[in-house]
This record gives sequence, structure tokens and C-alpha cells, in this order.
Amino acid sequence: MSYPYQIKSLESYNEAYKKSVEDPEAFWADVASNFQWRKKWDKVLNWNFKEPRIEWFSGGRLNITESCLDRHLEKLGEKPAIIWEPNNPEERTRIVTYERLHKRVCQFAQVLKNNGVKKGDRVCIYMGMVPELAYAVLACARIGAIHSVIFGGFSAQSIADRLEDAKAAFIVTCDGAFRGAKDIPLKSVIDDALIGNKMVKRVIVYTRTRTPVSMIKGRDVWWEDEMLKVTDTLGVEGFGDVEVMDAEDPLFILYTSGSTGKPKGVVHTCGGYMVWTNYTFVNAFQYQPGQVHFCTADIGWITGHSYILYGPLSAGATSVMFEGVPTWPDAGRFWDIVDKYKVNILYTAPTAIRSLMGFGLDPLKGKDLSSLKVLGTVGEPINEEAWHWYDEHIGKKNCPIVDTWWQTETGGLMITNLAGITPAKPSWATLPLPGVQPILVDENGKEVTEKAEDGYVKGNLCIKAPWPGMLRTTYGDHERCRTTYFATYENLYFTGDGALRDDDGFYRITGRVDDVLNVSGHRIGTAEVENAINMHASVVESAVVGYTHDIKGQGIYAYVTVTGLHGDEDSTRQDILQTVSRIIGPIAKPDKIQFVSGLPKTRSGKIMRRILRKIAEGQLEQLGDTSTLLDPAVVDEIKQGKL
Ligand code: 6R9
Repeated sequence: MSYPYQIKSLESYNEAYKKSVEDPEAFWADVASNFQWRKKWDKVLNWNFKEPRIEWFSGGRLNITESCLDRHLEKLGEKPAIIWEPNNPEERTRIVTYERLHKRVCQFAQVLKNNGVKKGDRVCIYMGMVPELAYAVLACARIGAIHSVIFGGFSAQSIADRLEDAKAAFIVTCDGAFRGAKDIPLKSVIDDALIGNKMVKRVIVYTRTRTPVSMIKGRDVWWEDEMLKVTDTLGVEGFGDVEVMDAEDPLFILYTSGSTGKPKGVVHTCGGYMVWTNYTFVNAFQYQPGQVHFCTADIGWITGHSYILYGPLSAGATSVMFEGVPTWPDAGRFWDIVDKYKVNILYTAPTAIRSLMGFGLDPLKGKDLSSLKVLGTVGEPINEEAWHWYDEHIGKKNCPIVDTWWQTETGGLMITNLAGITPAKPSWATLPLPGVQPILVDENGKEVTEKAEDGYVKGNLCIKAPWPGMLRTTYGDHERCRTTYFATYENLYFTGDGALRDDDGFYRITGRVDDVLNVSGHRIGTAEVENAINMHASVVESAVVGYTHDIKGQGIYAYVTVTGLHGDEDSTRQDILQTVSRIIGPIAKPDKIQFVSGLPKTRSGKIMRRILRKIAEGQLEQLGDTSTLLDPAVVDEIKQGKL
């Protein structure tokens, strides 16, 4: 494959950027012409941020899997599309060529159809990181079903909420998943999620751990049995056919946390998302044909959707998919994988880098790593120490590091340097990609252009104009999409992040300015955690804030008032953690719980989080004015508890 739209120099970046702003329609028409379309679009872009209504390539007809699979068959059929590394390094690797992937996707698409799945139906996917997860996702896309992948760390209750919100009637899962030393009983979690659920008609279960599972007649079927029914591919009418979709038909829903309420289902559509994930992949990582790309994310998050599956596959790349965790059986696992498959591009999260740094240099002994050409990070701001460690010990000062800022809602990378093409600056995401028009605004939505004392322009990060990969709505509730992203500031998409800009126009993302935490690169809303804590029988109320955590980036700190303790503080704490685990999942468990007799509130009854954040950070001398509080004595008590 060749990528005529790949930017090869700083000058051509500048040119591309300029054109993307001056004439976005011509710019994106050019890029989009490099994909497989059944019918060309009538209009490249229609938009307003008021409703909001965003349409890219409208009138265009396509199936994204034709660009990801079919078009590669002739020249790249024998080439690995997915290299799968099992949790246990002793187990056999699976290499899935483009031809094999195409076949499996077509087969599983047929399985879905046989089980009653139709275009537009929502299919919830709750699986470990096995190749079958990729088959399931792409098979949905092939028949026009809307996939909604749920990360394996979410609880039955979270799944139940998402199933209900998406009105999903179909589930694809595994009996269990291997992750490090643990076996996670996925099907059993699904069973709990389905208690009382009347909508789900079919659960397809792939056998991975062969852990005992309940199989309900008429509802649950085994993946392997269903696949056997379609092995005789010639006999099945319509086998391998694609559902031809409108560019703006939904491709998937992915739930993500916001500052209020339950997680919302971010909706991405077929045409724009395809173009955006491919364009950003090829440019930021400077992917060259034949290279091996290893994104360490889980497909349960947007990073896995865009940079394990759709971006690399539409580019005909080889994508490594890893079932396990970076520290098992030891902290050299990533480096073993890099050496084993001669990985050229490694894309991981700052939290993983910091955790591996903690093991020192021993796990790096005897590792070659010379195949690496480009390194990437995503998910949270990267601190300079981690950046330099990554540069020195992994990249051997020979690999550009791309710091990629983006979000579930943006579909793909937004602000990032281009590896080896545009300059890098430690802990700065640097420049916007072509098509991305950032703007920094103050609380009132007025553009900030003046530099602060430190020499940087500082503000809330918004985006002025649409890009092809942006979200189109939040599932089943367009008004929520409008109020969350487009109503804070008129005619702007609000990211929820704060940022700085330097004299070169580089951006540094400083973190969320709303009540969203970023724990190990996972987004969690403080309100969500509070609601879960408040479900515990003895809890009266709670306030959750983030605090700086050496490895996770942010940790979760909960202040809790209770009617009484059951046993001692510690046993009550454990009960609360169990409750949060049940309601949201283990990823949302607070790192610290402090029992308090009351929460600091204003006279109007609002919790003063600013103060609680300072206390959680240990900045006890900088609490500011507490005189407006209803009961200032509470603060002293909380401070003492902290000391
Ligand atoms: C892709 C992904 C989005 C939030 C985002 C921001 C933070 C992501 C970052 C970064 C600084 C980077 N974030 N990348 N902050 N530098 N390179 O992570 O999506 O899970 O939706 O999280 O993550 O705060 O708003 P998502």
C-alpha cells in the first residue's frame, strides 16, 4: 500500500495544515479518495455546532471492512494482519493473515446473521484480548450491526446499564479471560448482568479458559458450534457479502465517563471514522509498509478500537494484539514482545511506562529493542521523567516519541507531533493535526491570547471546526451530546481539558478541568464513584476527588460520612470497596477512603471540592478562604484526619 497523503516534511505539514483549514472539503475529499467506496459522497461536509449536526461524506456508501480487509487480499493476503501474543508466553502465538482475518470475519458475520442480528442492531461485546474479539468487532461492522465493546474490568451492574441504554439484544463474550496471574470469569459476569433483562435474545460464548459456565437453553450458544455451521462457506447464500452503509450510519457505540450522570454512549459513524483513524495512524506514527505496530491498549477502550483495529487494518499494517499485562510473568514482558515480533512502533500509556520504570533497568537486560523506530504515548499527560526514561532506555535516543492527545469523542489523534517530521517537546503534545483547529478560551468562552506570567497562553481547550472522526451524538440522547460538548461555549466543541500554548504554537495538555478523573489512563467520573459509594448501606454521603499518584497519574480519594461502622474502620472501608467494585468495577475502587463527620459545604449546600482536593494533595496550608463555609470546623477535622 502507498499513502499519498502521508506527510513527509515540516513544510508539507505546514502546507497540509493550511489547506485543511482554508478548504477542508477539498482537503478531505483528496484523502478520502484513497479508500474503498461503493458510491462516492455527494457532499464532503455539512455542519453546525449548534444542534449539533455533523455530516462527513454524506451520500457516500461503503462498508468499512472492505477498506480494512477486502482491498488488501490481492497484495497483502499472506501478510499478518494481527499477531496475537497470548497471556502465557509458553502458549502458541497466533498469526492471522489478512486472508485468514477476512475469512473469519465473513464466517462470524454469517454466525451473527444466523442468530438473528440485523443492520442497526446493537451487539455488546465483552471479551478478553483474543483474536476472536477482533473477528466479532469487524463482523458486526460487516453486517452493519453497531458494536459496543465493554472493557473486561467493568462489573455486571455497569454492563446491565449499558445494555439497557443501548437496547442491545445480542452479546458476544468468552467463558473467561486470562490476564496476568488472574482468570476473569466473563460469562459469569454477563449472567449477573442479565438477571431480570428481557431484551437480550442471544449470548455467543467463545471458549478461552474453559472455566465452568452456565449455558441457558434458547439463549446461550457456543462460538465454536456456531462457527462449525458456517465452515462450508460455499453452501451459504450471501456468504461474505457486506451490508453497504451510508457514510453517516453508526459504526459503533463506546461508553465513556463524563462529569455528571451515568456513562454516555459516544457514537461514531462509518465514513469519517475510517478516514480519520487511517489518516492519523499513517501520519503520526509515520507507518511504513511492512512495519509491525504494537498498541498495548485494550480494545475495550477507544485506543484499541482506533489503533489496534481500524487505523492499522485500513492501512494494511501488521498489528500486535497482546492478551496479558506488562508485568507478567515479569516486568520485561513488553520488551520480550518487541524482540519476538521485531516491533517497529510501540504505542503505550504513561502509567505503564511509570510502572515499568519502578522495576529499574534489570528487566531490560538482554533485550535488544533495536527494531523500534517510533514510540508513542496516550491517555494522560506524560511527565518529563517518564518521557526521558522512555526515550533513553526504550528508544535508545533513536526513536521519536509521539505524545498523542485525543479522546473517545474525537475518534482519533488530534494534537500530536509527527514522528521524525515535526519537532517533539517532552510532555507537550505539540501541534494540531491537519483538520484540527484548537482554541484556548477563558471561563466565559472568550479566546485567550495573552500570555500568563510563565510565558504561556493558558485556557480551556476547545475545537473550532469539525474533523472527520468526531462524535456525532450520544446514543439515544442527542440533547446530552449538545449540553455536554457544545453548550458550554457557543459554536465550539469543548474537550474538558485545560491546556497551555507556547510561542511556537505547541500545546501542552494539563489535564481535565471538569470532574472527570484519569486513573491509569482510564476515565472515571467523580459523580459516578460517589453514586456507587452512596449505594453502600451505611453511607450518608461522599465526595470524591483526584490526587497525584506516582504511577496511576491520578488516584481516587473519597471522603465519606457513615451512619456507623460495621466492625472497625478498615472492615467498613473494605465493604465500601466491594460495593464500588460491584456497581462500577474494580477500576473505580478508591485508593483512599477517609471517614469524616461532615463534608465542607457552602451555605447553599454545595460541596467545596476545591478544599477537598487540596487536602487530598496534602496542601494543607493552601486551602484559601474557608469563611464562606456552612461549618468551617469540619475542615479542621478533615485536616487532622489527614495528618
Ligand atoms: C485516547 C484517550 C481522554 C482524556 C483527555 C485527556 C487525557 C489523553 C493525552 C491526555 C494529556 C495526552 N489524555 N491523551 N492528556 N496528554 N497525550 O485516552 O481517550 O479515554 O476518552 O480519555 O485523556 O484528559 O480528555 P479517553
